[in-house]
Amino acid sequence: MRLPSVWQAPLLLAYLGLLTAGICVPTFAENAPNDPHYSKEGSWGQTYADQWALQQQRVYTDIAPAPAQQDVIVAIIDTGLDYTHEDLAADRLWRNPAETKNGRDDDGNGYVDDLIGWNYVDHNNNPWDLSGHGTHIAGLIAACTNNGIGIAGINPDARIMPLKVANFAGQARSSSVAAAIHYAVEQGARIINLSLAGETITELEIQAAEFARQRGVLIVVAAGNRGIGVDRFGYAALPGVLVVGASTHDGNRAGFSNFGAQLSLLAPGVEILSLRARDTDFIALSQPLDYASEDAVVGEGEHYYRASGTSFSAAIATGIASRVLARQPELSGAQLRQLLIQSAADIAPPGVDQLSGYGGLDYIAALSTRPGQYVQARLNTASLELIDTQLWVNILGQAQGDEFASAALQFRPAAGSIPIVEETGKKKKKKKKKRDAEPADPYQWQTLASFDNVVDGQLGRFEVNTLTRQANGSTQWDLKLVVTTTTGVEREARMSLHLPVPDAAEVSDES
Ligand SMILES: [Ca+2]
Ligand SMILES: [Ca+2]
Ligand SMILES: [Ca+2]
Repeated sequence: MRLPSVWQAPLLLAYLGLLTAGICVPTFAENAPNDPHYSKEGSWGQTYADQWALQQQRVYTDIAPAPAQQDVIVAIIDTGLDYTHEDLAADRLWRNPAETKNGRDDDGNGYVDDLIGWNYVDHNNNPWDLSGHGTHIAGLIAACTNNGIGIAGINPDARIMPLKVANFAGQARSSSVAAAIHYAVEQGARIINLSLAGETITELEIQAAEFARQRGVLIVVAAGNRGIGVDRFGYAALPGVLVVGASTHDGNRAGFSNFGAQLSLLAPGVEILSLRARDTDFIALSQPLDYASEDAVVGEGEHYYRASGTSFSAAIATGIASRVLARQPELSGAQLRQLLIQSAADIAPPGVDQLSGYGGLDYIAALSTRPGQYVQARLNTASLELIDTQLWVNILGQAQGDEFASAALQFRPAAGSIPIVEETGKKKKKKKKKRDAEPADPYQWQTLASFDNVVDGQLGRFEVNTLTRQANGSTQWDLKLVVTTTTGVEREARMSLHLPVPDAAEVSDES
C-alpha cells in the first residue's frame, strides 16, 4: 500500500497567494449544469447516471429555483481537504476574515494564522487531506458547478471550512472532534458534517454538540457502515444531530447502513462520485478483499473517485440542508433538521421505522415544506409489566403536531401469527367460507385508543390477555400509530411486538 507522504502537502501560504484566481460563478440558466459527469452515465460501467444522487434529488431540475439569500458556511470535520483540486474554487472555501498570515493569532481565538480552517492532527493551519475522505465529502457539497469541469456540487452557495481531525487512516481523537465543533460554531458555520466512525462518544463531544444545538447549528452525522443498530452508537447518540443512513440508486436502504431508533433518514450512499484528493485511494486503506488498487479512481485525469458509505450520504444531506438554508437562512439548526425529516419520502414499512428512519431525503419536498408543518408519530418502546397475575403492555411514543387534530393507536395480529387450533377441518371450512361471504379479516387493524397530544410518553397501557383474545390468540402483533393534522396531513409509525407465549390454559380458555 502506498502511503501519502507529508511533502505532498503544498504550502498553504503559497497556495493562498493564488486564491484570487479560483472563482466559481454558478450561472443558472434553464440548461442542466455543463459539468461533464453531471450528464454522463456509465463512467465505471454502471447503468445509471454518474451523479445519480443529484439527479434523484432533482437538485438542478427544480422547475423554479428560488434564488439563494446568502452563502452558508459548512464545516467539514474530517481528514482535511485538497484545496488545490481542479474542481474546487478558492472562493468556495471559507476564509477567516480576521486572520492574516503573520505568525500571530490576530483574532485571538487560540489558533495562529487559521486562514481557512485548522489541522488538529498536526496542530497547524494547513488542513491538507492525505486520505481523500474529507475531499470527497467537500466535493459533494461544494465542487464548482457549471464550470465545464468534473462534477456539479450540490450547493453553489456553500463555503467549506475544513477542520482536519482525522489522519490518513481516518483515526481521530475525541478531544479534536470536540474542539473542532466549538471552532466551527464560533466561526459562523451553520452546518457541520461529521462523517466519522466511532463506537463511543465522550462527555466533551456531547457538550460540544449541545453547544452547537444551542447556537442553532445543525450537525449531520453518518449512521455508520456496519449494518447494525445505531442506538447509543457513536456520533448518532449526540444530542440534536441529523443521523443519515445510506440508500441505493433504486431508493432502498443499503445493506451496510446502520439502523435503529436514532436514524433520521436515508440519503444516497452507494457508488457516489466526487473529487479525489491528490494521489489518494482511501478505499485501499481499509483493505477490502475485492478491491484492486485505484479501482475507484474515475476520469482520465484521475481527479475523481467513487465510493460507498454513509459518510457520503451524510455529505449529500449536508449539501441539501445547506441548499435549503441558503434559501431560508432564518431557520435554526433544529428547525432545519425538523424540516428535512418531516419532508423525507416514506420508505416501506409505512411510517417512521428503524431501518429507514423518516424515509428518503427529498430536496424538492423540503423546499415546499413549511417549518411549522410539524407532525410527529413515533412508537418508541413497548414494555411489559406484571401486576399480580396480570401482564400489561406499556406503549411509549410521541403523537403531536403544530396543527394536531387527532391520534389513534391500532393493533393487529402479525401476518400468519394466529395460532391454528386443533380442529384443522373446521379451519379449512372457514377459509372456503371466507371467499364466498367475506367474513371479517382476522388480521385487520383494530383501534386500541384514540387520544390527544402526547409529547413524549405513554400512548397506552393494555392488559395483554385481553388483547391476545382480541387478536385470536396471536402473541405477535403489529402496532400502528396514526396522527392527523387539521390540514389533512397524516403520519404513521409502526412497530412489531412479540410477546412471550401465554399459558396454554389461558388461550384455550377463549377457544
Ligand atoms: Ca486565530
Ligand atoms: Ca495571524
Ligand atoms: Ca464542476
